[in-house]
Amino acid sequence: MHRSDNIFSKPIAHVGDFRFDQQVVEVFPDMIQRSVPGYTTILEVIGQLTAHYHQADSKLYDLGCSLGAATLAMRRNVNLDGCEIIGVDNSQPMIERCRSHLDAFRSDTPVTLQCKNIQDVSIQNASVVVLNFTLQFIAPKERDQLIKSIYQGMLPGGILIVSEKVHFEDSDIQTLISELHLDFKRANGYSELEISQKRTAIENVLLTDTSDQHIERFKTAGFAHAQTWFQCFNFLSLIAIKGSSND
Ligand code: GEK
Repeated sequence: MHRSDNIFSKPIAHVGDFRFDQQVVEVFPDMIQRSVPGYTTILEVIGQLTAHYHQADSKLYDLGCSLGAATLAMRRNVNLDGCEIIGVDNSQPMIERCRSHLDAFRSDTPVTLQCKNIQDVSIQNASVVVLNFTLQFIAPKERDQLIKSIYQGMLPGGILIVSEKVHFEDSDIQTLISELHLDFKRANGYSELEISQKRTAIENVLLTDTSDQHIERFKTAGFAHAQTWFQCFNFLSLIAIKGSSND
């Protein structure tokens, strides 16, 4: 049974930058479920897209894997020979707990976990790459290079799945949609104090792009196709597909 997230429920004298430490690991499944609208649907569809796009003798990457929710969704849907899943996260407590989550289920598909910066991973022979709410934690000026190097390590016909919190150019829309998201958090039991202390902790750490910036970045990197497939409020999931030789 996972513990419920009450990290920001009491007044904190100085709210520091948010970190994926042991305290967060303990409550992470509850935190992400109550904060990210559509999280369960996105995981299910990551599984579905894996079933469609994984290729025999290829690698599948879950970059910023946390406790392995997307890794598990991928692993359940791999049915071709010679596949390996690589999960990467730079939080040691996340990686340790991720290993025990993965070991709780039996599978013939090997999973390698690496505790490192996803910017230091050399992507190779990849049919499926997932960044499920991770790109938003990379310094904005370094995002183009990361997506480019992922593209270069992907096989023709491979798919990149990127889920992100976004912002909107239109300030009225931004205000309205942020409010809808806050209502979602209130409905999930977060108090005004929790919401505002979490916002202070995360505002220098989670930096959003617009959906157009994401699509533009995929196109510039070389992806033949790019599309948002899911949106709920300010949370999106996008896909980008590397052209096959006939495209
Ligand atoms: C899920 N994908 O449940 N290198 C490696 N890991 C990083 C880096 C980095 N530079 N920056 C952040 N992380 C998961 C959820 S959570 C999303 C992903 C959220 C890691 C960080 O340690 C954390 O585990 C993860 O990215 C982001 O499907 O909490 O909003």
